[in-house]
Amino acid sequence: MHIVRRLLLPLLALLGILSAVPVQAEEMPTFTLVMRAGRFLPETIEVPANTKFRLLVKNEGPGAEEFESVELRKEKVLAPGASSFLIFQPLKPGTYKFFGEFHPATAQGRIVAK
Ligand SMILES: [Cu+2]
Repeated sequence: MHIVRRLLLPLLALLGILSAVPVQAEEMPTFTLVMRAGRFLPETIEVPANTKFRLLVKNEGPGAEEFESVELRKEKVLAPGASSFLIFQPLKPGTYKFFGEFHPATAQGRIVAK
């Protein structure tokens, strides 16, 4: 359902990496999200509001999984055993849902910005 965005995302991701300054990356708060057996661990991630942050995503499998947030306009497909990261621009206080597109019935989570 996101073929067009899937084609654009690698380019956008590349631009994001190239424009990231290492010093900023070091200072950026980082949170880890594990995908395992069709679920997210943890299902709720609390982040500081109004602060750019990084989300490390690890797929422990089995099978592929896709982190997706419609509200946050983020998605990342990961093969089993793969890990990657997403950079989030500062969020206003609130709750932002995400889901695993390959297991939408069970893989549900939220980022809570406070
Ligand atoms: Cu998708």
